[in-house]
Amino acid sequence: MNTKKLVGENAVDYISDGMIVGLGTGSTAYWMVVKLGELVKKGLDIKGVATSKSTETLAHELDIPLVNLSTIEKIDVTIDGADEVNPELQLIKGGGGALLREKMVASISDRLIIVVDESKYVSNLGHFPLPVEVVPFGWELTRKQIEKLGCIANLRIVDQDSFITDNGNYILDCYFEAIHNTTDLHMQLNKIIGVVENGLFVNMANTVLIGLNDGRVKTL
Ligand code: ABF
Repeated sequence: MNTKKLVGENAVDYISDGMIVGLGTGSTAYWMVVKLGELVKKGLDIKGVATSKSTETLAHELDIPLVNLSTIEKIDVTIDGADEVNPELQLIKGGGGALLREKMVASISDRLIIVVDESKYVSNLGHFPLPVEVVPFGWELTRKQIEKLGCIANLRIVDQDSFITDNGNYILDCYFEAIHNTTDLHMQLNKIIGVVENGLFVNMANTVLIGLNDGRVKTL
């Protein structure tokens, strides 16, 4: 059972004619975008806002019309993936490296719908390392400041090189033993000079759809 496909495709039921839709990033949101492309071909009239360069490319391939974030004031619904979700609908995102654009898009969305498979639903956040986007200038200093909050922060490396975000920044993957006070940690991280944004999404998700291994979709 491809639970990512199941839940991603299911989420398009929340999209209707005339909407501006935030298009998430990652292998679960991918299935939502592909399904949306089919509906657009059949005449559904929507405009998308991409959360990453990769999603932008995919939307172009599928002929989904896009608008630039700077030209709109609000988005009707955004559908995106996550790395972890807890029962309070707090999230860790950024495993795919697109957390800043994802958070900007989510921040002006009337409704944020998260699509995950059941492995992502956890009682406490923090088993998955928290991604923090930092500017490359002086990043080692920024890392020291972040580690004072009680974690080990590893520079993300891909193919033996520093991973570079769509915004030209680095990602530090931060290993906390567990994250208990998400609101405090979110604020403390973003106060550190050199931090651009962190992957905690607190009080942002309205709905979480979980693709279950038995073929059902659970709605939180
Ligand atoms: C994006 O893609 C991210 O915020 C998250 O890191 C990742 C989810 O991974 P996937 O859907 O590929 O498992 O939504």
